[in-house]
Amino acid sequence: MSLVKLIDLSSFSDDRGGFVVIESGQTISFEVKRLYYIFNTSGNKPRGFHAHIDLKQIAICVNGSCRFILDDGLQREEVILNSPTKGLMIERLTWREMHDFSEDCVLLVLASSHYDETDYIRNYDEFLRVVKNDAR
Ligand code: T46
Repeated sequence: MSLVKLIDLSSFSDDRGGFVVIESGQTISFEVKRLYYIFNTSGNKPRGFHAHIDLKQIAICVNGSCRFILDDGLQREEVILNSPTKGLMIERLTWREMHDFSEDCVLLVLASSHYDETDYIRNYDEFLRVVKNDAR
């Protein structure tokens, strides 16, 4: 099964411009507790390089583009996000890296929990150990 799950967001764009709506629990399977966005990025400064124990997220490139790498410990896939009407679902226990940010990139992320540094796994070998022992 592919790690790359792109969600088509409801778009009501017309001659006045673009319009996208996202409803917690409907468009998105989880309740959104937090959102953040990344901007003023630099193409040669990748981000991420971690996984989350429990957190689920949806990433939307609302402007510009960037390349995501997703890795569940068994397979590694990549996808370019370049559309404000597509959301990338990032499941728990998925290693993620973000590369090749365009200068105008604005990456919006919707998250299932409040910020918790103890939910991060920032070491890849530790990530593989946790995946191997995960009972869920
Ligand atoms: C993820 C990818 C897609 C906070 O104080 N609160 C927050 O909610 C977040 C997300 C971060 N921070 C602080 C922690 C760091 O000092 O903001 C700083 C930047 O966070 P980080 O270095 O983790 O950023 P990225 O771009 O590497 O990763 C972020 C998210 O942390 C992560 O959950 O999946 O974006």
